[in-house]
Amino acid sequence: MSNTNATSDSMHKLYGFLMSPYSMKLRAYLRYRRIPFQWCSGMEAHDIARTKVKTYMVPVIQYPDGTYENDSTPIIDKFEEKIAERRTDPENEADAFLAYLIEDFADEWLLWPFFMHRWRLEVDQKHNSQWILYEAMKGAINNDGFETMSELWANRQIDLTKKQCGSPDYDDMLDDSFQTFLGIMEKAVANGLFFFGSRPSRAEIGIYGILSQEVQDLTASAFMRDKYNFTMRWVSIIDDLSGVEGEWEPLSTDQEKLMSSPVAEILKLSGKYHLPLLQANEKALVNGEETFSFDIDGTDFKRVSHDRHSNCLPELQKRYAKLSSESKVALKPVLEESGCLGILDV
Ligand SMILES: N[C@@H](CCC(=O)N[C@@H](CS)C(=O)NCC(=O)O)C(=O)O
Repeated sequence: MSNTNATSDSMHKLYGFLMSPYSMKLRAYLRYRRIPFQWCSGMEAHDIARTKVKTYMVPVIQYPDGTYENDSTPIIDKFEEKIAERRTDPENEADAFLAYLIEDFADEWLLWPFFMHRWRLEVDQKHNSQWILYEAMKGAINNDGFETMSELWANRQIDLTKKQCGSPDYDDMLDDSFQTFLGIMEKAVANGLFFFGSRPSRAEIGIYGILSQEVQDLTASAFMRDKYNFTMRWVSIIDDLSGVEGEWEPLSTDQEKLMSSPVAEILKLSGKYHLPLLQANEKALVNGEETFSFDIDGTDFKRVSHDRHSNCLPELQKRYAKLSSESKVALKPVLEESGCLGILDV
C-alpha cells in the first residue's frame, strides 16, 4: 500500500478527451517520456478546464505539486528542460528546430483541415458530437438529454467551423493540403517510424495529435483506410511508445539526405500554408483587424483572426534567431526552397 501512495503522490493527472487532438498529443508524449500520469476524462476534465486554468482548453495537466497548466507546447517545453532522458527535442540543434517547426505546423495548420473534415458534413456532425458526448457523460446516454446535448454541441462546432475554416469554398483547398501531407506520410512511414533516427521527436508527437482524430472520424477514417492505410497503422503505434529505445540520427548534417527527406516535403507545406497563415494573422492582430486573407495558389484564403496563434510566429522567429551560425547554414537550403526562410528570418 505504501508503494501505491508513493506512486500516486508523484503522479501527474492529465485531464483530456479522446476526441481532442492536443489531449492525445500530450498523452502520447507523457507515455513516451515514461512520466507517470493518470488519464482523467469525462465531465471532470471539462470542469477542471473551466475552473482551474485561465482559458477554457483541454488538455489540462495537474502536476504532482497540485498546480494546473494547459497548452501542450509550453508544457512539453517544460518537461524537455526538466527531464533529460528520452527527450523529444533532437540532440542536433538544427534538427530540434525542424522538429519544433513541424510540431507547430501540425498544431496550427493541420488543425483546420481536420476541423473541416470533422464538422462540415451532416453525417460527421452527428456521429462525432455523439461520440464526444458519450465520453463526456461517461456512457450514461440513455436519457432524453443526450440527443439535445449532442445537437447543441454539433451546432456550436458548426458555427466555429464557419468562422475558423472560412467559407465552404475553401474546403477543397483544406482537403488538398491535408491529403498532400498524408501522401508524404504514407511514403515516409514505409521507411520507418521516425524522422530523425529510431526514436520519436516532438514532430511525430504533434502530427500524431491531429491524425489520432482523423482515424476516429467517420469520413476521414474511410479515406485514411482507403488511401493512407499504413499511416493509419502508424497512428496506433505512436499512441504508446513507452517501450521504444532508440537513437538520434542527425538529418541536417547531411544536405542530400535532408533535401530528399519527408521533413523537407513537410516544410514545403509549412511555407505554403502554415507560416503565411501565422504571418497574416499576426498582422491582422497588430492592426486590430477581425479578418485576414492570404494567397494560396492564386486564391485568397480569408478567415477570422484568432489570438490562439498569436505567440506562435514570434516564438518560431525567436528560436530561429537563437540558432548557431553553423545550424543556420545547414538549414538555409531547405528553409529557402520551402519558402519558410523569409518568414522565419526577420
Ligand atoms: N494550444 C492548445 C490548444 C488546445 C485546444 O485548442 N483544445 C481544444 C480541444 S482539442 C479546446 O479545448 N477548445 C476549447 C473549446 O472547444 O472551447 C494546446 O496545444 O493544448
